[in-house]
Amino acid sequence: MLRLLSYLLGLLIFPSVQGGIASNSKDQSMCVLQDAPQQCGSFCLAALNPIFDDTDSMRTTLDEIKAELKAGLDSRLKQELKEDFANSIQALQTKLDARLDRTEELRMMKITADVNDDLKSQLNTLHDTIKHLQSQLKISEGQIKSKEDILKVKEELIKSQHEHLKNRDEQISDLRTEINSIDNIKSELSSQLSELQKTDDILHDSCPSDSPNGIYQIKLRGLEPFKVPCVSSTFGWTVIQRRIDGSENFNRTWNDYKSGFGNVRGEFFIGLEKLHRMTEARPHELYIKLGKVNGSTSYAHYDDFKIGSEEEEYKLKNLGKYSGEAGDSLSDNKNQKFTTFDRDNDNINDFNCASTYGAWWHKACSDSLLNAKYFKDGKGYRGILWYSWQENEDELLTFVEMMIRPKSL
Ligand SMILES: *[C@@H]1O[C@H](CO)[C@@H](O)[C@H](O)[C@H]1NC(C)=O
Ligand SMILES: *[C@@H]1O[C@H](CO)[C@@H](O)[C@H](O)[C@H]1NC(C)=O
Ligand SMILES: [Ca+2]
Repeated sequence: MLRLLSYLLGLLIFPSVQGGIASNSKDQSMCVLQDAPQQCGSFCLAALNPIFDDTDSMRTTLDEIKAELKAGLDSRLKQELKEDFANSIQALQTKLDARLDRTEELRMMKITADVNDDLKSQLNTLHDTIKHLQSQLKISEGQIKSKEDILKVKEELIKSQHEHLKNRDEQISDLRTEINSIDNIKSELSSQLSELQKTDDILHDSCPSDSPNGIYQIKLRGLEPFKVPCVSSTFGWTVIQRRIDGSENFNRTWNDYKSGFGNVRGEFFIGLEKLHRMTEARPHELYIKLGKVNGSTSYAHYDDFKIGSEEEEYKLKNLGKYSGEAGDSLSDNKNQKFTTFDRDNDNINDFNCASTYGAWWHKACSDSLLNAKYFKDGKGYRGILWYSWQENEDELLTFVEMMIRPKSL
C-alpha cells in the first residue's frame, strides 16, 4: 500500500523535478509539464503543501527516489545491456552457428578428406593390386609362352609319331600280305605233305624201286614204322636177314625172333611178325645170297614166299618155285613151324634143332642153317650152312643176305 502510494506520488511530483533530471523519454515529461498545473489547481496545492514543507524528508525521499530511479535506470541500463548482451549473444550465437556450420562444413570436408584419404589408400591398394596382377599376368604370359613352346614341341612329336605309326601301318600291312602268302604256301605244302604221306602209306610197306640203296622207313598196317635196309637200285628188295661178321648173337629167344633184332646197317633179323604181315598182304618172292670166305658167291630164289601168323607158329606156309645156283636147300622145310631154343616146333622128340643149329623152320632139323653160329674163317663145328652149296664138310658160309620183294604179276 505504501509502495503504491509512493508510486502515485512519484507520478505526481515527477514534472517538477523533471527539469533537474536527465530524461530519456520526451513523451512522459511533456505530459507532466502540460497537464500538472491545470489538473492540480487548488486541490493539488492543498495536498502538496505539507509535502513541500517537509523539504528534508522530501529530499530524502527524492534521494530515495533518485536512488530508486537510478536503480531503475541501472536496471534499465542493465536491461539495455542485457539486450545488447542478448544481441551480442545473438550475434555470437549467429556467428557461432555460422562457425558451427563452418565447422560442420569443415568436419564434412574433413570427413570428405578422410574419405578421400581412405579412397586414396584404397586406390593405392588397388594400384598395388593391379601392379601385382600385371606382374602376375606377365609371369603367366611367360608361362603361357613356355607352355605354348612345349605344346609346339609336343605337336611336332605327335606329328613325327603319327608319321612313324603310318610307316608301321604300312609295315604291318606288308607283313600281313607276307603272312597271307606264307599261309598260302603253308597250306599248299601241307596238302602236298598229306599227299606225300598218302603216297608213303601206299609205297612204303616195302623198299622202293629205282632208288639209291640204303636204309628206308617202312610202315605196315597195325605196326609202328620201322627201318630196313633196301637194295633198291634196280629191283627194290627188302633185306630181312644178314650175316657178315659174327658181330650179332643169333642164338636168341622166340620173342626176339618174333620182333627182330640186330643192327640194320650190319647183322640183323627183321622179325617174324613183320615177315608175316608183309607176305600175308601181298605175294612176295625170296632171294637168298650166299658167300664163302674165299669170296665166291651164290644164290637161291623162291617165287612165292609166305610166313604164317604167330598162332601158326610163323609157319613157312609157302616158298613157290626154286631157281638159282646154290641149289634148293629150303623146300624141304615148307609147312614147318619156326623153332627157337625156347620154342621147340621141330619134328624130333627130345631134341631141339635150334639149340644146336640155330633158330629155323626145322623139320628133323634142316639142309639150310642160316641162323647158326658164325665162324669168321668159315671153319667150325655146326656153323652156317646151305647144304646144296657145300663142297667140303668144314667149309662154312661167312656171308648171308635174305631179301624179299612183292611179286610183280
Ligand atoms: C672158293 O673155294 C671153292 C672150294 O672150296 C672153290 O671151288 C672156289 O672156286 C673158290 N672161289 C674163289 C673165288 O676162289
Ligand atoms: C643157345 O642158347 C641156349 C640157351 O642159352 C643154349 O642152351 C644153346 O646151347 C645155345 N646154342 C648155341 C648153338 O650156342
Ligand atoms: Ca624137338
